[in-house]
Amino acid sequence: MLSKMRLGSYSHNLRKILPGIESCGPKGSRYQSAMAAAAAVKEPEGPQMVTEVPGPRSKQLMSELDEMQSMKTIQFFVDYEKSQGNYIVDVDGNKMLDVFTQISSVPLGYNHPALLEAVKGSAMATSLVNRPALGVFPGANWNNSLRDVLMSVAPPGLNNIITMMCGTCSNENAMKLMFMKYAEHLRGGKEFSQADLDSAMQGQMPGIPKMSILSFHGSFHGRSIGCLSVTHSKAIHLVDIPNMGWPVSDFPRYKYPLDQFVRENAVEDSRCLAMVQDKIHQQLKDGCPIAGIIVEPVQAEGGDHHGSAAWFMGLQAICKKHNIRLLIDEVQTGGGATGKMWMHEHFNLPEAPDLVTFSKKMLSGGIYHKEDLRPQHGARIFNTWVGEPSKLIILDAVIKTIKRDNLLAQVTRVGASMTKGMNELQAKYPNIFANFRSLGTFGAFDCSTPEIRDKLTGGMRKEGVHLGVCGETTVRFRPSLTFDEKHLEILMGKLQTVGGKIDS
Ligand code: PSZ
Repeated sequence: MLSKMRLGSYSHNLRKILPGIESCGPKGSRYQSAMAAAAAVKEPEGPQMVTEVPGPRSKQLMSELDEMQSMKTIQFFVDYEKSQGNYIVDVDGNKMLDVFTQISSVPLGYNHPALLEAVKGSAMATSLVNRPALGVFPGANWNNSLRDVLMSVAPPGLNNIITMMCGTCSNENAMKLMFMKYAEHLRGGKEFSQADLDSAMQGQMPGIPKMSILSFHGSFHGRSIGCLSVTHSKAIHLVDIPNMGWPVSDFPRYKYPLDQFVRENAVEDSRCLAMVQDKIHQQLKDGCPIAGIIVEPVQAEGGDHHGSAAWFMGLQAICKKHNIRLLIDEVQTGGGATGKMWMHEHFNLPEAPDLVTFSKKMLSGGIYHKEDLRPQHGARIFNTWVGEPSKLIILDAVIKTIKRDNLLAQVTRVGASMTKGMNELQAKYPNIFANFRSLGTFGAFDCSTPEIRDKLTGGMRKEGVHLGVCGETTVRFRPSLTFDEKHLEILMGKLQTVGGKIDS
């Protein structure tokens, strides 16, 4: 059992290793502006648990829902009026520190005052009750909204955008753009012929050419039938659904800590890059060339596997050499949690990736892309709504708050403290905490077995900390951008308590 003394000394140690903590509060400190903004968010002091989770009210709602819908994944029902800031409050009144944030999709926490303010007034009401089919009848302010909101945070070098509803449909359509571009190349840049159009209607070549998208073992890009052909994280996602059978290559698997395995990890990058080259040659030989590569900056659902800057630079160089488009799926990594708006900005690529997809913290989906991928004909990338203007009203306030409160700098600062805290825990309890990797507050560690992982997250839930998992043995941190030192102290203290108990 973990004694009070050990906990106390941990808290003391944490103050030593998290130098920001004490200077957080006092007036005049360098964190004052962030604190002033945070003060407006009425958060609980800390977690407060009154029942087990799911509690009786959640269980009752789960059984009522079950009469209409089989949704076996529900963890608990939420009181979204009472949830505040970094605390999610369930229908039984349990207040939990939320380090999972709706599968990494809440940018500023719950009921952020700036967002509540943004939805007051007639613009939101008009937007909500008059939903446009944006591809044919956009509203008068749509261009301004795109320019001032989504384009204001576009990845450097990408000046075209297509809005969508979710991450999956963004990836579906981004893959179509890559196919359309490669088909244009196969036709020598010419317009479709009548034979192309006629054969397309018959489902035959040349109108339906043989082409593929390369993806990676461990990837997750969505659950539509197309996206499942590039998704390889869990059998339960794939079983029973016909698949395109496209090529799949290895994504690097590093040894940690990175600074102790520099040589081995560089060899791993080279091995995986060589495999990509091989797949490209093999597909050409087999008459089903690769039109594009889809890749996550971190394979999130698959277990938070990071790729190095050298790996991504190598991948881009291979793509350029073979006239293959590079699509970086930033659905989970985008929106600021890595300390930059887009995680691939950390890789210092010589030029922008060809396409970047987003959703989650960006509140609705879309594709940023290069000029040369613009569809040459109407109605090729299209659906009824093609996006959701009301979400941009909220996203506008999110982006303004990120800037006003310097949240990317905060994420970087808190992320550095998180690394220090996790290094301490790893040194103390190596069976419970290993292989910590992160950028900003987007972090993860592995437990030695799935059972230990589940004990740890179960124990954390009882202590009022809501965590997410991925892969087989991985726990991931996905806090909102407003997660600061006081939240980190609670997270680290509880990990110490629960991890220490499991270890003893
Ligand atoms: O189980 C699921 O369906 C989950 S759990 C987490 C996700 C999906 N993440 C969504 C996701 C993603 O992480 C990446 C890297 N790409 C695409 C998607 C799909 O986005 P949505 O769910 O918005 O369609």
